[in-house]
Amino acid sequence: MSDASDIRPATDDVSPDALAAEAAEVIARLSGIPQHDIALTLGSGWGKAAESMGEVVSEIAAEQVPGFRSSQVVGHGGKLTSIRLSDGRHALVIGARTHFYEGHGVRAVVHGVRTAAATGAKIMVLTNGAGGVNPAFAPGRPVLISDHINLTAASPIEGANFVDLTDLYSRELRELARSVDDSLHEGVYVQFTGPHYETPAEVRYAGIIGGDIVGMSTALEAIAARQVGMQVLGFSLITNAAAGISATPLSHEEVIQTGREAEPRLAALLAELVPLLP
Ligand code: 8IG
Repeated sequence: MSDASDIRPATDDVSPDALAAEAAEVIARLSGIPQHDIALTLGSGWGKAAESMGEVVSEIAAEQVPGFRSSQVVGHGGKLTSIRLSDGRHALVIGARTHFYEGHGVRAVVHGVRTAAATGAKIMVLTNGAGGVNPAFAPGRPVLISDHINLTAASPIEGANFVDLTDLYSRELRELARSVDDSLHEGVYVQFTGPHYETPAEVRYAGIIGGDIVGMSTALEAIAARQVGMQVLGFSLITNAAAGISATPLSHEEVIQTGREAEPRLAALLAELVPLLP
């Protein structure tokens, strides 16, 4: 399972919390920032937002941090960035997301979130690119995640630990986001495993069970963030109409292109919002 580029892959031989603590120590040492206050995972289209939020004080290659691996997906970054906000607080931007479909297990998927918590962050901002099921959600628009449906048949929580997921995506933080942009819609995110996109029938199903957005990340990460007591704020950039919602087939190039075009707007949104986070 491990490969040469990994210092320490997130696997069974070390506890998830111990590995996260080890990663946080390395981040503190390499960045010179002993504690971070807020953490963000930036998905497709959200990458530009990092520089807009404040002053970049450190960039660390993901491979240098225990448990992280560089992403193999085009359009996904591979570094951890420390940003100083104007009020002196620090945000940690995790540009190295491991997806469930990569096959490294759920521990690897949520290692970034656990590491963020171990660095001291109390708020986890999770962003992604996703498909729109709700026809009101046009490609190119960011949507606030109000709740999720986890269709991965997996959980990041191990053992008999019955974590409450009521109000998982903080109502307070969503209201704050809407105070910055009152045009933001809210929707229920449905996580499929991928890496294939859905069939049109699966997209209809996602809508019938209450979903507005389909994606391949975020739900498992949000659960892990809640387990460690972080507040969660989730955003999806709608990069494409989900399969069958529009007449044209999906392509990864379309997703990347829409993400690129939306970048300035998303960067402006996070630049305004993140300094307001409690
Ligand atoms: I970007 O249409 C992006 N990610 N499951 N479906 C799923 N994930 C996605 C999609 C999509 N678009």
